[in-house]
Amino acid sequence: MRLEPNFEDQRLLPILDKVRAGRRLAFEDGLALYHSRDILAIGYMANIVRERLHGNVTFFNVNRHINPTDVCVASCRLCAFGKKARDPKAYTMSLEQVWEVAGKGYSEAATEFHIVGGLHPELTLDWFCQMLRGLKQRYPQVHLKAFTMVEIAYLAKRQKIGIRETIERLRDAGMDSMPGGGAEIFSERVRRIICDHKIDGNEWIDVARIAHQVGLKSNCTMLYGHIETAGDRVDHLLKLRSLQDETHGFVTFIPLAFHPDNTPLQHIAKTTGFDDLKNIAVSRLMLDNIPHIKAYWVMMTPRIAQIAQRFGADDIDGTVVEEKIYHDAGATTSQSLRRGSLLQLIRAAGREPVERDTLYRPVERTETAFTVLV
Ligand code: V47
Repeated sequence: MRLEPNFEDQRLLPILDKVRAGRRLAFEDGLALYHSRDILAIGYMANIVRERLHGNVTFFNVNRHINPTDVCVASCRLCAFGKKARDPKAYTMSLEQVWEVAGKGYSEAATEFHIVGGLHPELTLDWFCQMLRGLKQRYPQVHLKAFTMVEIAYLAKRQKIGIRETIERLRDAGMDSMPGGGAEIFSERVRRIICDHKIDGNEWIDVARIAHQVGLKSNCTMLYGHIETAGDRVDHLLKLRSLQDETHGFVTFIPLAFHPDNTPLQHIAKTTGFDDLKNIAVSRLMLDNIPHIKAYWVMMTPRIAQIAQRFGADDIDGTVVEEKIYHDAGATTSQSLRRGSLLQLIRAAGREPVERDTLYRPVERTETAFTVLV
Protein backbone atom coordinates (compact mmCIF):
# COMPACT_ATOMS: atom_id res chain seq x y z
CA MET A 1 0.00 0.00 0.00
CA ARG A 2 1.48 3.32 -1.14
CA LEU A 3 1.46 6.21 1.34
CA GLU A 4 0.49 9.35 -0.54
CA PRO A 5 2.31 12.63 -0.04
CA ASN A 6 0.24 15.65 0.80
CA PHE A 7 -0.52 17.44 -2.46
CA GLU A 8 0.30 21.06 -1.60
CA ASP A 9 -0.84 22.09 -5.07
CA GLN A 10 -4.48 21.03 -5.28
CA ARG A 11 -4.57 21.88 -9.00
CA LEU A 12 -2.55 18.71 -9.57
CA LEU A 13 -5.28 16.42 -8.19
CA PRO A 14 -7.09 15.94 -11.52
CA ILE A 15 -3.74 14.93 -13.00
CA LEU A 16 -3.25 12.37 -10.22
CA ASP A 17 -6.64 10.87 -11.16
CA LYS A 18 -5.54 10.56 -14.80
CA VAL A 19 -2.18 9.06 -13.85
CA ARG A 20 -3.84 6.47 -11.63
CA ALA A 21 -6.28 5.56 -14.40
CA GLY A 22 -3.48 5.43 -17.03
CA ARG A 23 -5.15 8.21 -19.04
CA ARG A 24 -3.20 10.44 -21.44
CA LEU A 25 -2.31 13.93 -20.20
CA ALA A 26 -3.28 16.98 -22.25
CA PHE A 27 -1.38 20.17 -23.14
CA GLU A 28 -3.00 22.01 -20.18
CA ASP A 29 -1.88 19.26 -17.80
CA GLY A 30 1.70 19.72 -19.01
CA LEU A 31 1.44 23.46 -18.39
CA ALA A 32 0.00 22.92 -14.90
CA LEU A 33 2.89 20.57 -14.08
CA TYR A 34 5.52 23.02 -15.32
CA HIS A 35 3.88 25.93 -13.46
CA SER A 36 3.60 24.05 -10.17
CA ARG A 37 6.27 24.16 -7.47
CA ASP A 38 4.98 21.00 -5.83
CA ILE A 39 7.98 18.91 -6.89
CA LEU A 40 7.22 16.06 -4.50
CA ALA A 41 3.71 15.64 -5.89
CA ILE A 42 5.01 15.77 -9.47
CA GLY A 43 7.78 13.29 -8.68
CA TYR A 44 5.34 11.01 -6.88
CA MET A 45 3.10 10.84 -9.95
CA ALA A 46 6.03 10.28 -12.32
CA ASN A 47 7.32 7.51 -10.06
CA ILE A 48 3.95 5.73 -10.28
CA VAL A 49 4.30 5.60 -14.07
CA ARG A 50 7.98 4.67 -13.90
CA GLU A 51 7.41 1.79 -11.51
CA ARG A 52 4.39 0.60 -13.49
CA LEU A 53 6.64 0.32 -16.55
CA HIS A 54 9.94 -0.81 -15.07
CA GLY A 55 9.39 -1.85 -11.46
CA ASN A 56 12.52 -1.30 -9.39
CA VAL A 57 14.99 -1.61 -12.25
CA THR A 58 17.39 1.13 -13.39
CA PHE A 59 19.15 0.54 -16.70
CA PHE A 60 22.70 1.51 -17.62
CA ASN A 61 25.16 0.56 -20.34
CA VAL A 62 28.88 0.30 -21.00
CA ASN A 63 29.36 2.73 -23.83
CA ARG A 64 31.93 5.02 -25.38
CA HIS A 65 31.33 8.39 -26.98
CA ILE A 66 33.26 9.16 -30.15
CA ASN A 67 33.21 12.64 -31.73
CA PRO A 68 35.11 12.34 -35.04
CA THR A 69 35.21 16.12 -35.59
CA ASP A 70 34.16 19.36 -33.92
CA VAL A 71 34.36 21.32 -37.17
CA CYS A 72 30.86 22.65 -37.86
CA VAL A 73 29.45 24.93 -40.55
CA ALA A 74 26.58 25.94 -38.26
CA SER A 75 27.19 28.54 -35.57
CA CYS A 76 24.46 27.66 -33.08
CA ARG A 77 24.46 30.02 -30.11
CA LEU A 78 23.63 27.16 -27.76
CA CYS A 79 26.79 25.24 -28.60
CA ALA A 80 30.36 25.45 -27.27
CA PHE A 81 31.54 22.34 -29.10
CA GLY A 82 31.38 23.30 -32.80
CA LYS A 83 34.38 25.20 -34.24
CA LYS A 84 35.20 26.72 -37.61
CA ALA A 85 37.77 24.78 -39.67
CA ARG A 86 40.22 27.70 -39.37
CA ASP A 87 40.08 27.65 -35.53
CA PRO A 88 43.43 26.35 -34.24
CA LYS A 89 41.56 24.39 -31.56
CA ALA A 90 39.37 22.54 -34.12
CA TYR A 91 40.11 18.89 -34.82
CA THR A 92 39.12 16.23 -37.32
CA MET A 93 40.18 12.62 -36.80
CA SER A 94 41.41 10.46 -39.63
CA LEU A 95 39.57 7.17 -40.17
CA GLU A 96 42.47 5.35 -38.49
CA GLN A 97 42.20 7.67 -35.48
CA VAL A 98 38.45 7.00 -35.14
CA TRP A 99 39.06 3.25 -35.23
CA GLU A 100 41.90 3.53 -32.72
CA VAL A 101 40.08 5.84 -30.28
CA ALA A 102 37.12 3.43 -30.29
CA GLY A 103 39.26 0.79 -28.61
CA LYS A 104 40.67 3.09 -25.94
CA GLY A 105 39.30 3.54 -22.45
CA TYR A 106 38.43 0.97 -19.90
CA SER A 107 39.15 -2.71 -20.06
CA GLU A 108 35.40 -3.39 -19.80
CA ALA A 109 34.17 -4.17 -23.31
CA ALA A 110 31.75 -1.50 -24.56
CA THR A 111 28.45 -2.64 -26.02
CA GLU A 112 27.79 0.70 -27.74
CA PHE A 113 29.65 3.48 -29.54
CA HIS A 114 27.75 6.77 -29.46
CA ILE A 115 29.07 8.70 -32.48
CA VAL A 116 28.17 12.33 -33.21
CA GLY A 117 30.05 15.33 -34.50
CA GLY A 118 29.92 18.75 -36.15
CA LEU A 119 28.59 19.44 -39.65
CA HIS A 120 31.92 19.16 -41.44
CA PRO A 121 31.98 20.86 -44.85
CA GLU A 122 34.28 18.27 -46.43
CA LEU A 123 33.72 14.85 -44.87
CA THR A 124 31.55 12.91 -47.31
CA LEU A 125 28.83 10.33 -46.88
CA ASP A 126 31.30 7.82 -48.26
CA TRP A 127 33.84 8.77 -45.54
CA PHE A 128 31.25 8.10 -42.83
CA CYS A 129 30.26 4.80 -44.47
CA GLN A 130 33.91 3.75 -44.44
CA MET A 131 34.16 4.82 -40.81
CA LEU A 132 31.18 2.61 -39.90
CA ARG A 133 32.45 -0.36 -41.92
CA GLY A 134 35.86 -0.09 -40.28
CA LEU A 135 34.30 0.00 -36.82
CA LYS A 136 32.13 -3.04 -37.57
CA GLN A 137 35.12 -4.91 -38.89
CA ARG A 138 37.19 -4.20 -35.78
CA TYR A 139 34.42 -4.32 -33.15
CA PRO A 140 31.74 -6.57 -34.66
CA GLN A 141 29.78 -6.96 -31.43
CA VAL A 142 29.46 -3.25 -30.67
CA HIS A 143 26.20 -1.46 -31.49
CA LEU A 144 26.79 1.73 -33.51
CA LYS A 145 24.40 4.47 -32.36
CA ALA A 146 25.40 7.23 -34.73
CA PHE A 147 24.43 10.58 -36.30
CA THR A 148 21.74 12.98 -35.15
CA MET A 149 18.84 13.87 -37.45
CA VAL A 150 20.71 17.14 -38.07
CA GLU A 151 23.85 15.37 -39.33
CA ILE A 152 21.74 13.11 -41.56
CA ALA A 153 19.95 16.10 -43.14
CA TYR A 154 23.29 17.84 -43.76
CA LEU A 155 24.90 14.75 -45.33
CA ALA A 156 21.86 14.27 -47.59
CA LYS A 157 21.98 17.90 -48.70
CA ARG A 158 25.72 17.79 -49.46
CA GLN A 159 25.38 14.51 -51.31
CA LYS A 160 22.31 15.86 -53.17
CA ILE A 161 20.33 12.71 -52.40
CA GLY A 162 17.21 12.09 -50.31
CA ILE A 163 17.08 11.53 -46.55
CA ARG A 164 15.86 7.95 -47.03
CA GLU A 165 18.74 7.02 -49.30
CA THR A 166 21.26 8.65 -46.93
CA ILE A 167 19.94 6.69 -43.97
CA GLU A 168 19.80 3.46 -45.95
CA ARG A 169 23.41 3.83 -47.07
CA LEU A 170 24.59 4.50 -43.51
CA ARG A 171 22.48 1.63 -42.19
CA ASP A 172 23.92 -0.73 -44.78
CA ALA A 173 27.43 0.38 -43.74
CA GLY A 174 26.77 -0.45 -40.07
CA MET A 175 24.67 2.27 -38.38
CA ASP A 176 22.44 0.31 -35.97
CA SER A 177 20.39 3.13 -34.44
CA MET A 178 20.47 6.88 -33.89
CA PRO A 179 20.98 9.08 -30.84
CA GLY A 180 18.48 11.75 -29.84
CA GLY A 181 20.49 14.95 -30.15
CA GLY A 182 19.87 18.06 -32.20
CA ALA A 183 16.15 18.30 -31.47
CA GLU A 184 16.74 21.28 -29.12
CA ILE A 185 13.27 22.78 -28.82
CA PHE A 186 10.89 22.80 -31.75
CA SER A 187 9.55 26.35 -31.28
CA GLU A 188 10.58 28.38 -34.34
CA ARG A 189 10.78 31.58 -32.28
CA VAL A 190 13.34 29.98 -29.97
CA ARG A 191 15.26 28.15 -32.70
CA ARG A 192 15.80 31.45 -34.55
CA ILE A 193 17.77 32.61 -31.51
CA ILE A 194 19.57 29.50 -30.23
CA CYS A 195 20.21 27.45 -33.38
CA ASP A 196 19.15 29.32 -36.50
CA HIS A 197 21.62 27.44 -38.72
CA LYS A 198 20.06 24.07 -38.03
CA ILE A 199 17.19 22.22 -39.69
CA ASP A 200 13.85 23.34 -38.26
CA GLY A 201 11.68 21.32 -35.90
CA ASN A 202 9.49 19.90 -38.67
CA GLU A 203 12.55 18.72 -40.57
CA TRP A 204 13.95 17.05 -37.43
CA ILE A 205 10.64 15.19 -37.05
CA ASP A 206 10.60 14.26 -40.76
CA VAL A 207 14.12 12.75 -40.60
CA ALA A 208 13.19 10.79 -37.46
CA ARG A 209 10.04 9.52 -39.17
CA ILE A 210 12.03 8.27 -42.17
CA ALA A 211 14.65 6.64 -39.91
CA HIS A 212 11.89 4.79 -38.07
CA GLN A 213 10.20 3.84 -41.36
CA VAL A 214 13.39 2.20 -42.63
CA GLY A 215 13.49 0.15 -39.46
CA LEU A 216 15.93 2.03 -37.25
CA LYS A 217 15.22 2.92 -33.64
CA SER A 218 16.30 6.29 -32.28
CA ASN A 219 16.31 8.35 -29.13
CA CYS A 220 14.92 11.85 -28.76
CA THR A 221 15.84 14.87 -26.63
CA MET A 222 14.68 18.33 -25.55
CA LEU A 223 17.06 21.15 -24.63
CA TYR A 224 15.62 23.23 -21.79
CA GLY A 225 16.79 26.00 -19.49
CA HIS A 226 17.51 28.79 -22.01
CA ILE A 227 14.85 31.13 -23.42
CA GLU A 228 12.00 28.68 -23.91
CA THR A 229 8.61 28.96 -22.18
CA ALA A 230 6.71 26.20 -20.39
CA GLY A 231 4.37 26.16 -23.42
CA ASP A 232 7.34 25.58 -25.76
CA ARG A 233 8.40 22.59 -23.65
CA VAL A 234 4.96 21.01 -23.61
CA ASP A 235 4.54 21.61 -27.34
CA HIS A 236 7.91 19.89 -27.94
CA LEU A 237 6.94 16.86 -25.83
CA LEU A 238 3.60 16.53 -27.59
CA LYS A 239 5.21 16.66 -31.05
CA LEU A 240 7.48 13.77 -30.02
CA ARG A 241 4.53 11.91 -28.54
CA SER A 242 2.52 12.25 -31.69
CA LEU A 243 5.37 10.97 -33.93
CA GLN A 244 5.77 8.06 -31.52
CA ASP A 245 2.05 7.21 -31.92
CA GLU A 246 2.74 6.94 -35.64
CA THR A 247 6.11 5.07 -35.73
CA HIS A 248 6.89 3.58 -32.29
CA GLY A 249 10.53 4.19 -33.20
CA PHE A 250 11.70 6.16 -30.16
CA VAL A 251 13.33 4.12 -27.43
CA THR A 252 14.43 6.72 -24.90
CA PHE A 253 13.79 10.39 -24.19
CA ILE A 254 16.58 12.46 -22.65
CA PRO A 255 15.81 15.94 -21.31
CA LEU A 256 19.02 18.00 -21.70
CA ALA A 257 19.74 21.01 -19.49
CA PHE A 258 21.36 23.93 -21.31
CA HIS A 259 24.97 24.55 -20.19
CA PRO A 260 25.77 28.18 -21.01
CA ASP A 261 29.55 28.41 -20.40
CA ASN A 262 31.68 29.28 -23.44
CA THR A 263 28.59 29.90 -25.59
CA PRO A 264 27.28 33.26 -26.84
CA LEU A 265 24.40 32.71 -24.37
CA GLN A 266 26.61 32.54 -21.28
CA HIS A 267 24.63 35.30 -19.56
CA ILE A 268 21.78 32.77 -19.08
CA ALA A 269 21.68 31.25 -15.59
CA LYS A 270 22.36 27.53 -15.25
CA THR A 271 19.42 25.25 -14.50
CA THR A 272 18.89 24.10 -10.92
CA GLY A 273 18.41 20.62 -9.50
CA PHE A 274 14.75 21.55 -9.09
CA ASP A 275 14.38 22.27 -12.85
CA ASP A 276 16.28 19.14 -13.78
CA LEU A 277 14.15 16.83 -11.64
CA LYS A 278 10.98 18.52 -12.80
CA ASN A 279 11.88 17.98 -16.46
CA ILE A 280 12.53 14.31 -15.83
CA ALA A 281 9.19 13.94 -14.06
CA VAL A 282 7.09 15.97 -16.51
CA SER A 283 8.55 14.12 -19.47
CA ARG A 284 7.76 10.74 -17.85
CA LEU A 285 4.19 11.92 -17.32
CA MET A 286 3.61 13.43 -20.78
CA LEU A 287 5.46 10.84 -22.90
CA ASP A 288 3.20 7.90 -22.11
CA ASN A 289 4.29 6.04 -25.26
CA ILE A 290 8.09 6.33 -25.01
CA PRO A 291 9.43 3.39 -23.02
CA HIS A 292 12.45 4.94 -21.28
CA ILE A 293 13.44 8.25 -19.67
CA LYS A 294 17.16 8.79 -19.23
CA ALA A 295 18.75 10.92 -16.51
CA TYR A 296 22.04 11.60 -18.31
CA TRP A 297 24.52 11.79 -15.44
CA VAL A 298 27.11 13.83 -17.38
CA MET A 299 24.58 16.60 -17.86
CA MET A 300 22.79 16.57 -14.49
CA THR A 301 25.61 15.21 -12.23
CA PRO A 302 25.62 11.68 -10.84
CA ARG A 303 23.99 12.99 -7.63
CA ILE A 304 20.90 14.41 -9.32
CA ALA A 305 20.75 11.54 -11.82
CA GLN A 306 20.52 9.21 -8.83
CA ILE A 307 17.60 11.10 -7.28
CA ALA A 308 15.99 11.25 -10.73
CA GLN A 309 15.58 7.46 -10.46
CA ARG A 310 12.79 8.25 -7.99
CA PHE A 311 11.33 11.08 -10.10
CA GLY A 312 10.46 9.20 -13.30
CA ALA A 313 13.80 8.15 -14.82
CA ASP A 314 14.64 4.48 -15.35
CA ASP A 315 18.03 4.96 -17.02
CA ILE A 316 21.22 6.77 -16.08
CA ASP A 317 23.24 6.36 -19.36
CA GLY A 318 26.63 4.68 -19.30
CA THR A 319 30.37 4.78 -18.80
CA VAL A 320 30.72 7.39 -21.64
CA VAL A 321 34.56 7.41 -21.33
CA GLU A 322 35.19 10.68 -23.17
CA GLU A 323 32.57 13.45 -23.26
CA LYS A 324 33.21 16.66 -25.16
CA ILE A 325 29.93 18.48 -25.90
CA TYR A 326 28.98 19.23 -22.28
CA HIS A 327 32.57 19.63 -21.10
CA ASP A 328 33.25 22.30 -23.72
CA ALA A 329 30.18 24.08 -22.29
CA GLY A 330 31.48 24.05 -18.72
CA ALA A 331 30.29 20.74 -17.28
CA THR A 332 32.23 19.97 -14.10
CA THR A 333 31.22 16.32 -13.92
CA SER A 334 33.84 13.71 -14.71
CA GLN A 335 34.14 12.54 -18.32
CA SER A 336 33.56 8.93 -17.46
CA LEU A 337 32.30 6.55 -14.79
CA ARG A 338 33.42 3.00 -14.23
CA ARG A 339 30.82 0.26 -14.48
CA GLY A 340 31.29 -0.39 -10.76
CA SER A 341 30.49 3.24 -9.89
CA LEU A 342 27.28 3.09 -11.91
CA LEU A 343 26.26 -0.07 -10.07
CA GLN A 344 26.99 1.65 -6.76
CA LEU A 345 25.05 4.82 -7.63
CA ILE A 346 22.01 2.84 -8.71
CA ARG A 347 22.05 0.52 -5.69
CA ALA A 348 22.43 3.46 -3.34
CA ALA A 349 19.24 4.94 -4.85
CA GLY A 350 17.45 1.74 -3.82
CA ARG A 351 17.11 0.54 -7.40
CA GLU A 352 18.22 -2.70 -9.00
CA PRO A 353 20.87 -2.09 -11.70
CA VAL A 354 20.45 -3.90 -15.02
CA GLU A 355 23.11 -3.58 -17.68
CA ARG A 356 21.43 -3.24 -21.07
CA ASP A 357 22.47 -2.95 -24.68
CA THR A 358 21.30 0.04 -26.75
CA LEU A 359 17.92 -1.61 -27.39
CA TYR A 360 17.45 -2.52 -23.70
CA ARG A 361 18.19 -6.20 -23.94
CA PRO A 362 19.93 -7.38 -20.76
CA VAL A 363 23.66 -7.98 -21.01
CA GLU A 364 25.67 -10.61 -19.20
CA ARG A 365 29.41 -10.00 -19.05
CA THR A 366 32.89 -10.59 -17.90
CA GLU A 367 35.22 -7.60 -18.01
CA THR A 368 36.39 -8.17 -21.57
CA ALA A 369 33.46 -9.97 -23.16
CA PHE A 370 29.68 -9.77 -23.05
CA THR A 371 26.60 -11.58 -24.25
CA VAL A 372 23.33 -9.87 -25.08
CA LEU A 373 20.48 -11.95 -23.68
CA VAL A 374 17.49 -12.09 -26.00
O1 V47 B 1 22.59 17.66 -29.78
C1 V47 B 1 24.81 21.11 -27.32
C2 V47 B 1 22.97 19.43 -26.76
C3 V47 B 1 23.22 17.33 -27.50
C4 V47 B 1 24.88 22.19 -25.50
O2 V47 B 1 20.70 9.61 -27.52
C5 V47 B 1 23.97 21.15 -25.40
O3 V47 B 1 21.37 8.41 -25.85
C6 V47 B 1 23.52 21.76 -23.29
O4 V47 B 1 22.10 14.39 -27.63
N1 V47 B 1 24.39 22.80 -23.32
C7 V47 B 1 24.20 16.17 -27.45
N2 V47 B 1 23.29 20.93 -24.31
C8 V47 B 1 23.89 15.21 -26.33
C9 V47 B 1 22.86 14.20 -26.72
C10 V47 B 1 22.79 12.92 -25.99
C11 V47 B 1 23.46 12.77 -24.79
C12 V47 B 1 23.40 11.55 -24.13
C13 V47 B 1 22.70 10.49 -24.66
C14 V47 B 1 22.04 10.65 -25.87
C15 V47 B 1 21.32 9.49 -26.46
C16 V47 B 1 22.06 11.87 -26.54
O5 V47 B 1 23.53 18.20 -26.47
C17 V47 B 1 23.23 18.20 -28.70
C18 V47 B 1 22.50 19.39 -28.18
O6 V47 B 1 21.13 19.15 -28.16
N3 V47 B 1 23.94 20.53 -26.53
N4 V47 B 1 25.42 22.14 -26.70
C19 V47 B 1 25.07 23.05 -24.40
N5 V47 B 1 25.90 24.09 -24.43
